[in-house]
Amino acid sequence: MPTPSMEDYLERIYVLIDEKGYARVSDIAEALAVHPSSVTKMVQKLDKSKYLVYERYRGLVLTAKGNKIGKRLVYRHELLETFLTMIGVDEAHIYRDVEGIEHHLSWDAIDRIGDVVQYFQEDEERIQALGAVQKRNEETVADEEE
Ligand SMILES: [Mn+2]
Repeated sequence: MPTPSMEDYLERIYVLIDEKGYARVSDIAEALAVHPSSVTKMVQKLDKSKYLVYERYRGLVLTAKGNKIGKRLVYRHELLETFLTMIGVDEAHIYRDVEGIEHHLSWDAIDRIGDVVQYFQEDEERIQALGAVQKRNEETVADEEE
């Protein structure tokens, strides 16, 4: 199992390769706001764990194993964003919240959250009913503050 830090790198590398066709150390460093030497170190570690193949001049290529986990990590991130958006979390908090929780949930929990997202997406009235609960709660809080 990759560590949370390895997961962040694999997720970012997968997105870069998906969008640009390649992932350079400098691009990864910029995307994760870390020093290029940290990226090189981590990339070597990921190579050792068979998530990717790193060649100094040719760059890096995800192995089948790295590609599979990278895809799942990106799915997990996107699912959690969808979930938080759906339940009405302010957009300004979503990215940080997802980055904060994504490494700490089991895949079981991720799948169950997927069920909840599906449950709401299958019927617009369910989203509206949730919205009504939130509105009621906000009004209660506003009343208490008066
Ligand atoms: Mn993420």
